[in-house]
Amino acid sequence: MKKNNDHTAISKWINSIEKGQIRSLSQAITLLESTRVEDQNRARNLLEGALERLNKTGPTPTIRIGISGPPGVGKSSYIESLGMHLLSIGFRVCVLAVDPSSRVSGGSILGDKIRMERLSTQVNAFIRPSPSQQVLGGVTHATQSIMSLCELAGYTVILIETVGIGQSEGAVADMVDCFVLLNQPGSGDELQGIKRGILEFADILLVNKMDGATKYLAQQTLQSLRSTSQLINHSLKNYQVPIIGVSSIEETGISESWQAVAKFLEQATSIGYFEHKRQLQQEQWFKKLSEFYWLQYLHSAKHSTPLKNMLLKEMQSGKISILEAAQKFTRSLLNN
Ligand SMILES: Nc1nc2c(ncn2[C@@H]2O[C@H](COP(=O)(O)OP(=O)(O)OP(=O)(O)O)[C@@H](O)[C@H]2O)c(=O)[nH]1
Ligand SMILES: [Mg+2]
Repeated sequence: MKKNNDHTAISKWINSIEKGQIRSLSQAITLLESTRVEDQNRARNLLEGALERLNKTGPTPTIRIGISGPPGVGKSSYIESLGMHLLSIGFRVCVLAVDPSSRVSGGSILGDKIRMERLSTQVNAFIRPSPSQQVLGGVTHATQSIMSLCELAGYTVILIETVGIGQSEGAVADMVDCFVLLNQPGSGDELQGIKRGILEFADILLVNKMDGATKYLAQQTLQSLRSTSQLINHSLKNYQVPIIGVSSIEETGISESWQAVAKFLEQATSIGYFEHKRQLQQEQWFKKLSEFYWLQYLHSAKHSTPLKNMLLKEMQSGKISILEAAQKFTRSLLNN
């Protein structure tokens, strides 16, 4: 009986998400972000119901864009300007934040900084700050699930803000259709630094703060990036990564940057690269979920406590190494 009640409640919940009710969507996201074991079944039922509904409505038209760059480069400001532009041309915009640094700093990208004041008051925009709980690697296992809920709620563009500080970009790049990298006005030397790691993920390169006191430096940076653009080896054949100057504050270059995104998506779709990326997104999602379930199993496997205690004792008395202990423990769980 209780199960049936739950089923009906979840079905109603999904209905109101589909109708675009923000409160229902927010509550659903909170449930998906929950790391409490007792929430997992409901979260799963909700997500499965939502995915079923999405499948019925056919391939989703929602575009997923990752926006990355170093702290303070203007990601939130750019998202606000781009978001307003997208609303003006008829999109419904959802903003999500993935904060790889919050595990260390306990902070949140949107928490106490720019709150996207204009965008957040628009009826066709939904902004969800970074959750406080994060999983290893910084990208939450829930982000993919949340994107699906936002699709169900009728958002046609999802913008994901993430700080570009290293390893997390690859994971975020695999979750989106287009990855936009913002650069600071700065010296050529700094650019060399950026190039090594993260440039390879970028589908679009922007230089922000092309205004006021930083305009000249930004222009130099733009030129310097353009002069090295042949070094960028994009995995989409014959695709030249566009390098565009923008001012998120003065709102210049914003619509040009969106045209670049649209053009990239068009080109990517025409040769099947878009589909390929969507498959990568599914793989990434599968991997993140498996890791999540595995960690949950690891922490909740009560039957393994005696073995764990024994191994800890052996380790502490120097009988076995810490590596051996951890390996033995993991293997024993796998065999159960
Ligand atoms: N002059 C100028 N300042 C800008 C521009 N965009 C952002 N800023 C300023 O740069 C600072 C950081 O902007 P944010 O949008 O918070 O940058 P962010 O990359 O989201 O920062 P984190 O989320 O902390 O990594 C703020 O003081 C903004 O006002 C721009 O186009 N021109
Ligand atoms: Mg920000």
